[in-house]
Amino acid sequence: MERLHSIVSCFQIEGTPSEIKPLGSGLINDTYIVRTAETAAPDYVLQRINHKIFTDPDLLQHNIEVVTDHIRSKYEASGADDIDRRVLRFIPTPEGKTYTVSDGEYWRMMVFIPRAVTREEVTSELSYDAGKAFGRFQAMLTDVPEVLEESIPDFHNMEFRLHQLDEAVAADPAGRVAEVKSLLDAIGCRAESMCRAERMHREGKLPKRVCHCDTKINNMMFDESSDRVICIIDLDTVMSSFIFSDFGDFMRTAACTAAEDEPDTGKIHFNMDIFKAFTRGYIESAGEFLLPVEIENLPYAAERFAYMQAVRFLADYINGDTYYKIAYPEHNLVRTKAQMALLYDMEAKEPEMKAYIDELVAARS
Ligand code: GN1
Ligand code: MG
Repeated sequence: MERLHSIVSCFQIEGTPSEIKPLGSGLINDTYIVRTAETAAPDYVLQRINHKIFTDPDLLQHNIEVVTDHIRSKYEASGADDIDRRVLRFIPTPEGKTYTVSDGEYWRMMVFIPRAVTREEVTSELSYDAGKAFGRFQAMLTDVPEVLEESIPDFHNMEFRLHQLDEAVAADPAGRVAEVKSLLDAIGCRAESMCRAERMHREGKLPKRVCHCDTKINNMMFDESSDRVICIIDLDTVMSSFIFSDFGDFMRTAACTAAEDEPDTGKIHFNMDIFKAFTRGYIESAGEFLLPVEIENLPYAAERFAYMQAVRFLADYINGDTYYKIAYPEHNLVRTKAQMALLYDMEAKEPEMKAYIDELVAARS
């Protein structure tokens, strides 16, 4: 605790820290709440950045600063109240940085958002709100005055993920390739179609925009009393990407009827109610800036992320489980099969997804 207090003292906070306790259940960063003695001073969140995954904390914090400053200035211009509950505020050090290095570890602090809660379960109502909130987040960032670099290079680059899988197969370090032949075939025959975003981008038809790139339901704070989304959090992966990243990863995680490692694939379905609610909210707030090619490809965005995750899990399985934490030896294989099952159901429901999107678009014009 003494160590944590000394790290806190590197930041220019208001008030006197009275208590520091672990907060939340994040798997990547270590997070603490820092209570202050004075009622007038805010409480804070202290976080150790996992710099094994985020190898360039300077770039990471730069992206976060650009995004939060931009959103804050929009709220200020619109006269919004309670801005520190709507957008994260990072605390500077005396040198003007939003992180500090101590014993080779990277730390940052932000204002704790009071009277807000996170959710783990998704309902249609929450899904509509989430769609609106992520669409609004992207909309506010369409005019960020610089191109954000990728805090994890090639994070959502499908060609790169397939290349990693090819390399794993060629090396076969754990001798697992033979047993996954049919999965590799199912992945291989979809590869070209799944890389269409990268192709369209090269042809100048599809832009990259500032995206969140980790659109899980638990990366939003809900106001305690209204139960509405108040703030988007966990900005570690904000970077330039196709809007498909934000749409697709929410569909993959929230519109699936089972956990991402469900062993019984019979339980895995794509939940159309969650899809519809999110899409309705998303188009309401992002419809103004989205290009037709982005809207038309939303069903592809959903499929792309189930598929990309299958590719990543399978590559990790073949590599002998070096990236994702596993609870048992076949875990990454089970995860791969679960993602493929979700993909197959999405493919079956693609006409229904398209029809619904057409309806929404027609209603707007
Ligand atoms: C990782 O650790 P978590 O769940 O926030 C991964 C995501 C994957 C996800 C799959 C930095 O996120 O891209 O979609 O696992 N994050 C990173 O469960 O690789
Ligand atoms: Mg998270």
